[in-house]
Amino acid sequence: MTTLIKEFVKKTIVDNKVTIFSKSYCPYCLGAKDLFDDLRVEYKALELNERDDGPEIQQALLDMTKQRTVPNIFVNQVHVGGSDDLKKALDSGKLATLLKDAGIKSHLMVIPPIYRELNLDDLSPGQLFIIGKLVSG
Ligand SMILES: N[C@@H](CCC(=O)N[C@@H](CS)C(=O)NCC(=O)O)C(=O)O
Repeated sequence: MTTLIKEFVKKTIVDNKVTIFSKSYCPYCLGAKDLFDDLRVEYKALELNERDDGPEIQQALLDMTKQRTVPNIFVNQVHVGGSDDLKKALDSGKLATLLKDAGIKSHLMVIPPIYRELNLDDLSPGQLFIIGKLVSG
């Protein structure tokens, strides 16, 4: 039974470029789904609280990822982690790279490391344009 559940979890992760193991009432899960919606990235969300096998899936995820909580997020079969990890991956550029490697077109640009320290609020529109040219070029 546990093996079957683990196989199901693995297949779901392989079949979907972005998988979010979620609970429909969980604010952190809503935040994660909102982020991917904002990025125009499609994802498969499994709402564990709405499934009979939800507790078993959560146990399988704990065994596989050492993470008990939801959201439990995978991008391109890479375990990103939970909501805090997703935010860190967004800030560090790791999420952009994972999405790019997966061939997913998103509204997220891979910012070259030298620009990551810049505070975009301090820049003028002209400077933003220059960054945009470099990133897309
Ligand atoms: N710091 C965690 C917060 C996640 C969290 O606390 N999720 C709650 C649901 S809102 C959870 O999974 N609780 C245990 C459970 O539902 O079994 C993260 O970054 O993802």
